[in-house]
Amino acid sequence: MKLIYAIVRNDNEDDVMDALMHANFQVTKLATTGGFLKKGNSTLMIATDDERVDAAIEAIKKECGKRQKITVNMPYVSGTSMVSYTTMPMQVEVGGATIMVVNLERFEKY
Ligand code: 2BA
Repeated sequence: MKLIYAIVRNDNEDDVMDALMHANFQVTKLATTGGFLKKGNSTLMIATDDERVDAAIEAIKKECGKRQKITVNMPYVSGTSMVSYTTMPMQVEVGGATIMVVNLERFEKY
């Protein structure tokens, strides 16, 4: 068995979960926070048989769409001895999903 972690934007989480459930996957959603943007995202955990991993990933990709570039204002601390707190516009890619697949050594329900 495999455990799939899919980190998705909060905007996409309902559609992705519905699509996975519709395709008979069991899903657990964790409320998570990205380290870079420090914004909420959702991590879905899906334990499934090896041969169903690709189907799960296809369902995730279909609902999450493509990555797009957005401009965000990131905190910036100047290099001078005088600490000045300001922000700097920066382009980052968001959307899509970050997917990790790991071997699941044991899976039990009792
Ligand atoms: P965040 O860490 O908040 O990152 C949000 C987006 O900011 C990233 O989108 C990426 O486009 C950009 N970004 C992140 N670190 C950057 C850096 N040092 N310099 C420039 N741009 C940077 P995604 O790559 O789609 O990642 C979305 C979320 O997925 C991340 O949110 C994080 O929560 C998670 N993630 C991505 N890669 C990961 C990894 N290798 N391990 C664990 N979590 C990961």
